[in-house]
Amino acid sequence: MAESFKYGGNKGSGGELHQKPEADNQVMTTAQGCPVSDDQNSLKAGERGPTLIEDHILREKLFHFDHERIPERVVHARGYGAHGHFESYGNVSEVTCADLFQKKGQKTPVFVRFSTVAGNKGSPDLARDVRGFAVKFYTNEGNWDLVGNNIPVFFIQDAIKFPDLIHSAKQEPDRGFPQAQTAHDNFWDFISLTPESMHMVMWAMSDRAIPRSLRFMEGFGVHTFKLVNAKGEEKFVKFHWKPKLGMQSVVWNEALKINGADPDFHRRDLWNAIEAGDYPEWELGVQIFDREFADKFAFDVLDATKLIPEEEVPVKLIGKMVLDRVVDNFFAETEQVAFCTQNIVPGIDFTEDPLLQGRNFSYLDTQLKRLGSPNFTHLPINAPKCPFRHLQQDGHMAMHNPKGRVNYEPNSWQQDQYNPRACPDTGFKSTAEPISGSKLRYRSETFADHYSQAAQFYRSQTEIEQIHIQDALTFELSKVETLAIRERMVSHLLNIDKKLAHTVAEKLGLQEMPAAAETAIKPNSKLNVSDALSMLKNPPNTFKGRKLGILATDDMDESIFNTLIQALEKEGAMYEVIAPTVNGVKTDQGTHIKGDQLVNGGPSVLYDAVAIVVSEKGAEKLADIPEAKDFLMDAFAHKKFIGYTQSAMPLFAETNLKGKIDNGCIELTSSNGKEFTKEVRALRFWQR
Ligand code: HDD
Repeated sequence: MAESFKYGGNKGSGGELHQKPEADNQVMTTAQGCPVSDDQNSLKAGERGPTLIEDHILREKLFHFDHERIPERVVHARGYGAHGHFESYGNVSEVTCADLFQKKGQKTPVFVRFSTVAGNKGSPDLARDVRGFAVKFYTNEGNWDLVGNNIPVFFIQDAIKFPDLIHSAKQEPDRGFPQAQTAHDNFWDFISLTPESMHMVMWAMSDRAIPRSLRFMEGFGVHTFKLVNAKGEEKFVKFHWKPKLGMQSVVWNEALKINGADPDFHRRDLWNAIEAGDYPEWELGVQIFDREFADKFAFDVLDATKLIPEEEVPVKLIGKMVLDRVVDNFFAETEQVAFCTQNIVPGIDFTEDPLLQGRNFSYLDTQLKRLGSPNFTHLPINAPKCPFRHLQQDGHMAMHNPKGRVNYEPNSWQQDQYNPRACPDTGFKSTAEPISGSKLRYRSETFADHYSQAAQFYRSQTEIEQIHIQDALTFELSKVETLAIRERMVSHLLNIDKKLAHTVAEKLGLQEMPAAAETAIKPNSKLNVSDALSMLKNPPNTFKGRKLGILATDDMDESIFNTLIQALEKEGAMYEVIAPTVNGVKTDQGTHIKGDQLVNGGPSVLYDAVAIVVSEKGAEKLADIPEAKDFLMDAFAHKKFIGYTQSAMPLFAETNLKGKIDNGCIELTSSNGKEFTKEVRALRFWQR
């Protein structure tokens, strides 16, 4: 332990608390490398005198601090990143020559950034919003960025509408609120005047927009892309990410409470899971189809507001992604990472999707604004991990500067070591898509059906999921102050599902039912139900990666606690102990059990299921604590499984739940930990 010391004999406070460096390599320096003698007191004329401008240490420190922020992303500002790798199954090399897919077991490093769309950088994680799912693959032939979302379709069909969509979703320009919410007039005004958004609206109002964890979401490349093989043959492709641990969402009331209890819920969850060695995994899937299928498919595959049901073109799994490393520095990696849809590699190509075409301009442009230099590719997080050679030079912060004379081509300097040349054999080649037609601003007639797939999505949901969509629409529209906008939205819902429209109208208390919105073409109400679109029809069959909240008190039954913990560990699940003091509790056997949360710091909304393992005296005490009652009542209201010991009855009695104990409440014994863990795999007791 180094002794405390006073800087330069100063008597000022602060200095005393600081410790001398223990080794030379701990000595603080300025950014120029000059050793610093006192980092606590600025240079003054006299003990109480004014500060001198000569103080280069003060000025450099403040200068740098003043410039710490870079512009936050206009959209997807709130995000969280992690490193990992992609491992190829080696089963698509016939269809694509993309290097990363060639060999079974081949590993490619990746960096992933998940995000919300509308909120600013400091907004809460559980906003009802689309989640960004952006993956940078550092392949041997350059970086491939698959910049997707957790929803397979988008709000608009043409990039020219993107600024309007985003303006409408973010805070209103006069009042500067609401933050991270679409529940306001401007958003629904735009949406209700943009019928092409209806399919995406159904997804955004579904539970997909309030995921339980970033680890439990699907991801989608959204657009149709192309895969190209070594012979130059092309196929169309849609990309999917399937979470190994299954999909899971919270309910809206939980989302609201989580945002208060832990605004960093999603990022903390990802960080903790990776740090605990519980590495999240996704499989990459592809829907591959040819031009013949595209021509006969009911919708235009270039229209990003449409998907291809998995029942029509099955998803083939072609590799798996594992996230196994948290960032060393949030700013350097998560903030400075620059995803660009135009980062593509040989073997993959774009299509003419007008949304994708616009994105291919926008992302590069935005990086210049955010990162301030065309050399943002020199930053370690953005630089390719394969060799790269080009003749671009100079600019702000140029860090890779080749040696030699060559900075143009053609040139005669064959002898120069650094002399990159384009290679017609191995270089990236755009597919030779035949193009003809007049130059015009036009929306293809093939993009005109805005309701059929919205209806198909709604019909494919379970009843519980449909109710959640109804409630979400009602909530959002209840925050819209202009009646005409609410009515206009209901007029669109009439084209999607009459019962849905009437339910929302009724819940909003609309006095008169509007007429259905005019449609460009008659919607097809007969599209087959697609079970793959429902989360609840595809539940996880494990409690692995989930978290049990154990409300505990002194003198709880140690054998019950131990049986429970052992079963959870076997399942690969996590748990936290919530106790009257954060130090923890003492069991009936006198063993000390460490606490993770205080009763008022660990509400049940933070957990996937709960257990009340208490002594009778402890339960009586908890019955007087409002947060302890909320813990139980919320868990019950959110249809969570509740494990309990008989001794917990005083708490049940105080919350009026004693008479309501159902099959979702499971009495814990010293031998049924395994059965309880099996039961909670269903995640919610929806029958309640
Ligand atoms: Fe975008 C960021 C996903 C349409 C313009 N977008 C951004 C991010 C994701 C997406 C995940 C965050 C990347 C990160 O973590 O850094 N965007 C999508 C998807 C879209 C989409 C799935 C439709 C299929 N985006 C879209 C359009 C435009 C943009 C049509 C503009 C014409 N998006 C941007 C942007 C951002 C961005 C302004 C903000 C920060 C950034 O790019 O790096 O350029």
